[in-house]
Amino acid sequence: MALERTYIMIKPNAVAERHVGDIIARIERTGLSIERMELAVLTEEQAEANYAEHVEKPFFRELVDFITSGPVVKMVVSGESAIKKMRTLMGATNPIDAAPGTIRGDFGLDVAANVIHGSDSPEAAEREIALFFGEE
Ligand code: RTP
Ligand code: MG
Repeated sequence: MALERTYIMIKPNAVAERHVGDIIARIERTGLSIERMELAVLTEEQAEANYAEHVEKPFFRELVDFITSGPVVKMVVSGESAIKKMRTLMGATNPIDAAPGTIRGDFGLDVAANVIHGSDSPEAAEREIALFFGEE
C-alpha cells in the first residue's frame, strides 16, 4: 500500500449532464481526499499533451476536440492506493464493458464520452498534475 496522488478529470459530457455532484460524492465515499479542484476549459495544447500517447491513433483528433468542447472538472485526489482505487471506481474504458455501480458503467454513453479520466500510473499522475495545475 502506498500513499498516492492521482489526476482525475470529469469530462465535458458529464459536466453538461450535471453528474458532477454525484461523481464527487462517489469519490468521497471511497475515503480518498480531494486536494485540489477547478472547473476549466482545456487548451488544445493541454489536451494534446495529455493524450500524447494516442497521437497515432485514428481517434486522436476526435478525442482532443471532445475534451476541449466544454468545461471539465480537474482534480487532484489523494490517499492510500489512490490510482488503483480511482481506476476501480471509474470502471472499464468502454462504458459497454464497465460494471454497473462504476462511474462509467452508470453514466457512460460511448468510449469517447466515457465520463471521467484517471491517471494510470504514479509517473502519469505526476506528469498530469504538473500539466493541469502547474505544480512541479
Ligand atoms: P483515460 O486515459 O481517459 O482515463 O482512459 P483509459 O486510460 O481508460 O483509456 P486510454 O486507453 O488511455 O484511452 C484514452 C481515452 O481515449 C478515448 N478513446 N476513444 N474512439 C475510440 O475508439 C477510443 N478509444 C479510446 C477514451 O475517451 C479514453 O478514455
Ligand atoms: Mg489512459
